[in-house]
Amino acid sequence: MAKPLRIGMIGYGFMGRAHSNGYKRVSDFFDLDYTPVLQAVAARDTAKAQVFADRWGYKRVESDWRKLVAADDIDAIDICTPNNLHAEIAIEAAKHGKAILCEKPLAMDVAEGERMLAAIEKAGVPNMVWYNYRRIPAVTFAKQIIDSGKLGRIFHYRAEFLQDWTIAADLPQGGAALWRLDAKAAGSGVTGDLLAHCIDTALWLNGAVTNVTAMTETFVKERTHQLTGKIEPVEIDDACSFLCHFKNGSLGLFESTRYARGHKALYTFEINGENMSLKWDLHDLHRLQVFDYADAGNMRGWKSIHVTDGDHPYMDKWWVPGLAIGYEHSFVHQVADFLVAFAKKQPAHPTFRDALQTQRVCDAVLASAKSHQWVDVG
Ligand code: NAI
Ligand code: SOE
Repeated sequence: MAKPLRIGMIGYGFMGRAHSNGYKRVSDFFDLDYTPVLQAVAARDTAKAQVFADRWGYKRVESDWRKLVAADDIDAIDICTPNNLHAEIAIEAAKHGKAILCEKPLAMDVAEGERMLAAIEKAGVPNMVWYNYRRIPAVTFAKQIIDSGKLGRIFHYRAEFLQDWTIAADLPQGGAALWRLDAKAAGSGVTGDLLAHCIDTALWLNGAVTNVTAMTETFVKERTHQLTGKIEPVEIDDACSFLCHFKNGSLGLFESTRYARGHKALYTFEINGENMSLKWDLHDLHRLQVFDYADAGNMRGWKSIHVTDGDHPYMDKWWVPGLAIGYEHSFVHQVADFLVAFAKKQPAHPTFRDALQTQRVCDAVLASAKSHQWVDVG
């Protein structure tokens, strides 16, 4: 009989739903020693939180996250709030000895992330950051192929994350979902919101980044703030591109924008090795493109592997070969991996420490865009 892990959820927006779905489904598909229990949700608007709690099956509602992190009936705190609240909540939850699952990016900046890391490591609490794209089977499969050494020496890594939803100049900043345009709530723009995903995957697949040179642009300079009603300067980066060196000697090229008309969430990466290249695209997430130079010369070409077979990562837990899963399953997988690590008292990656390294790259990117210089990543 699996033991309960009682979840205290903070925030009931997009990620509040995605994670709740992960918690609810995981034990139906994975054999685990712990099973999540949707214990309580905290949000400032208790009426809305109650609607959320009723829909997803949370037992109770708290009006203040501080009460939730202190509550005796909670084992793990899940931080699904805008970025400016991650640190305060995580540090407080650590003091109360709770396991912490925090949304990305870890923090508003490196200094804040370091305080978070110190707090959770001092408390010795299990921790994880929701860089969920790692858990898409085709991406995990890419990791397995890279780790096998089949690619040989790596020359290039490139990634992009393109969206188009902030092009309208009359789109406000601040408040629900649009907090992403308000630097006070988000910390940065596409760098922390989108490139952070690309960087997390890149560090995982290709190792450390040593230095970066970047450029950013803010195309719409002023927007009405939803909460104040005033026109305020836009202080986030609308677009960001950067070049980098990886420790393994390869070159990196990254691009992200919310102004690529026609693209909703085009996250792609490609890695080119001496013997093999791999390519992945979120819009076709169950496929991994592979070019293998070891194939006979007249048979060489890109092949598209449908990563849905029983011997592909996670896929033995789902349907029969050939039947695809989707975006939401990455969260189910991340919950499963967290619970396995929790039971074994092992780190669940990406940990706060891993995510701080992503934060260091983000900060270096923003510093480079400002100074127009190459910046070393600490
Ligand atoms: P959202 O705007 O949909 O939801 C934010 C929630 O936080 C709302 O329920 C809001 O009421 C709540 N909130 C705000 N201030 C609060 C306070 N003081 N106390 C309690 N609750 C408060 O935002 P979304 O999209 O869910 O983003 C949340 C976090 O998840 C962000 O850090 C974001 O970067 C991250 N995210 C990660 C994704 C991924 O792919 N892993 C996808 C989308 C978001
Ligand atoms: C922004 O639109 C967003 O929801 C990000 O906040 C997420 O992290 C990304 O996964 C999808 O896009």
